[in-house]
Amino acid sequence: MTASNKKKILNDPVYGFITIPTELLFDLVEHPYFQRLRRIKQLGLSEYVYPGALHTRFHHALGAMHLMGQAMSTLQSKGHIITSDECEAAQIAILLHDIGHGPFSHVLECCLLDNVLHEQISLMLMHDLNRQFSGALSLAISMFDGTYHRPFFHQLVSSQLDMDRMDYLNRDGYYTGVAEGAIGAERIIKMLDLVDDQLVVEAKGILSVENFLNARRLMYWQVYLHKTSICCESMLIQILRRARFLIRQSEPVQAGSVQTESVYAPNTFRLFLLESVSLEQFQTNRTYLDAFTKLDDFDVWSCIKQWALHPDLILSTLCQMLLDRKLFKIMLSTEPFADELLKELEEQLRSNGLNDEMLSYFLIEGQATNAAYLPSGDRIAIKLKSGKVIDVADASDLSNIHVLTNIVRRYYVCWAKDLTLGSNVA
Ligand code: DTP
Repeated sequence: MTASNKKKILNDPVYGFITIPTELLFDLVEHPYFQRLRRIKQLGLSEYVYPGALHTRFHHALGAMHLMGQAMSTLQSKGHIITSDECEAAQIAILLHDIGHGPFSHVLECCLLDNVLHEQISLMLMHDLNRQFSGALSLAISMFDGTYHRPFFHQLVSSQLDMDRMDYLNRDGYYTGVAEGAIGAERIIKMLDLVDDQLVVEAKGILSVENFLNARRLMYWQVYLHKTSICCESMLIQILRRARFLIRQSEPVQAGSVQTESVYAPNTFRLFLLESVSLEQFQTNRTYLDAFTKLDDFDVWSCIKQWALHPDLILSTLCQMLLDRKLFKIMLSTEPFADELLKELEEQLRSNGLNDEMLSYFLIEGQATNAAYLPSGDRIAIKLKSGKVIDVADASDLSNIHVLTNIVRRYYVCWAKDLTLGSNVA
């Protein structure tokens, strides 16, 4: 492709048009590591609650790159010197920030990997791309990992008011149809400024920042941690737990292990089911990173369809239930559930014929937490007219600002209320 063909304008339902401004950015978008994001949904199984939520990490990464371009222009227009290399690097850093997400984004991070965060995989993949592009990503990597000497670049990529959050709130609000997600990102970006190369928001932008924090709180409880989504995610996690158990038993890894019917999974996925892969394994054995870059939601769905026919009743029942959206019942509470209630649910399931092993898959307890703004973390700084810079929590006269800084915890229990085991198997 000639250089002139590498400047692309894409249609985007949220922002209208998105320009891919440089050849390098274009080549990164074209790269198979980035194209894989087309096959990873942004909101995992939230589409079971909000049918429009079919957008992917690909859409989000492009949107965040677009907002980063706007942030660069705003800061330059206020007299801050930002070179074209820095602009490009900042856009690369945000374009690639989620490249390390695996299938179903957050849902599987917890059960396929051993304490490895997607940010750590993103960094490994950026280093890999840097080798492939002869060092052209070095500046972007230093912005992403926070080692670049101008801190505001890292703050725009990863902080409590970054281009990631600005795009995903807008975008998730748009695709779910939950109007409260719309945060007026363009206005907030216009209010951005720098003091000593640290990101600040001008005082007249404070209402927009409050609106942003409120929107984030609302989107968490109304979308990301919606009770039905929690239920779907728990079911998916139980499916993987069971598949992993069966695969480990059927593989001749341990002498004397019980042999069971083999469980289908492509080799790239099987690797992650056989063991919880650690950061050290990723760093020392290239096989894991290579396999990870081939893995997406489609692999997991095709396995679920196959596993719905597996002779193991626990696996097949869970898979068929998820495929048909026959979901567990769920209860939420601000307090831990009483033992008596859990015993009652257990008895209910036992009377439907479930034994101890089955109970551990069909009766699940857990908790979800969120805080819209954590003053203990990196702060959102407001620049007052006097030039003084203070935390948004101190600048706001919003009476409910403390609500936004609280860590809210919800306990949940979900269970297969009307399950008759085997009824799904022909
Ligand atoms: P943050 O910056 O908010 O801490 P992050 O993990 O760094 O988040 P990501 O872009 O990786 O940023 O994740 C946020 C996106 O994932 C956003 O679109 C909301 C979505 N999301 C988060 N948790 C869930 C969930 N449990 N189910 C569905 N979607 C989720």
